[in-house]
Amino acid sequence: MQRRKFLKKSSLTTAGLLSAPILASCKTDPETGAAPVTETIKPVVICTWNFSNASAKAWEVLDQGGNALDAVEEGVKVEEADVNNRTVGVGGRPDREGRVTLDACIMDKDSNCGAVLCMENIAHPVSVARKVMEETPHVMLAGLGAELFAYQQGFEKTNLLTEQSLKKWEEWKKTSKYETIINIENHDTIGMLAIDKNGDIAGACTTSGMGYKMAGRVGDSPIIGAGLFVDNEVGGATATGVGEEVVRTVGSFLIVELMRQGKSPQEACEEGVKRIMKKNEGRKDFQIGFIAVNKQGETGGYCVHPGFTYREYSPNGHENKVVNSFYEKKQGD
Ligand code: SD4
Repeated sequence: MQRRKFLKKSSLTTAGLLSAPILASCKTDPETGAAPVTETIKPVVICTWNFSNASAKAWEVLDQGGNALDAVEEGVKVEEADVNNRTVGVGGRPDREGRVTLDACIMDKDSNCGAVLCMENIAHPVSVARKVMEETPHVMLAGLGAELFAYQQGFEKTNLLTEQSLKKWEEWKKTSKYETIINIENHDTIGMLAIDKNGDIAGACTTSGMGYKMAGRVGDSPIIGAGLFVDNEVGGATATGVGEEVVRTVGSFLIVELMRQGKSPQEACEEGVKRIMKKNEGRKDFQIGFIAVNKQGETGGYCVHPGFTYREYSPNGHENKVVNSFYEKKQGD
């Protein structure tokens, strides 16, 4: 039903972009060792959690023939602008000093990338990250430097701390207890990956980080290779959850490399989580969720605890995918 509705709504027939899965070469790349490409589904967009508005926006860009880079930027901007999302952009939870500091990165098909870390007062860190990528010789700008660069690029100063976030922070200050509550937790980062009609892949990741984090703390989300990685020959991966654990295994890079070695996105995400859990034997107090897409448009996801989902749009429809987890398998498996 949902699928039928989707097919009707999208401009499949008019644009002619989303026709049948497209056949490509069947050989392993002799230079890169990339897995054989048999069939390509495109366009495709996936994002962490059930961010339906963000993924719908990205899909709209792709459906109109736009490229993957524009799609992921436009897509995640929807969440950055949503004041009710208390983990991304405006309305994000502050650090323990009451400052909202944002992290974001973006990566394109040519392995160009840009990131901003711990940046205040700017509503769309992903767009600043893109400017870092396109307008500077650098990959990362942090703190005040990132903010000043944003102003030079024409971004406006914006108060990121909403009344609601301020009130919650004031309540939190009474106990100042820092703890992660699995899946409700202080995080809901959006990481997004897209393949456009040309088969090119791009990704973006944006967050306000862990709520009530130490001032200056940066997680995995703006770190290329950790919170996000794209290799246009192979695929892309992105992460959500406790960033420290993702950084320690360079999670997204690892997943892309596992796909290069022939693992499916699903297998690669599972292996990524298992590597983390091997270093954290018996620990149950944190969540990590990975999602990945390969060059063929296949997708996968895996997490530590049940409850993590990802949203997918493809010519087959759109769906919120509940993924298997390390501590408990999905029902029916
Ligand atoms: C971080 N990975 O700052 C981010 C937080 C997150 O969902 O994913 N929230 O560690």
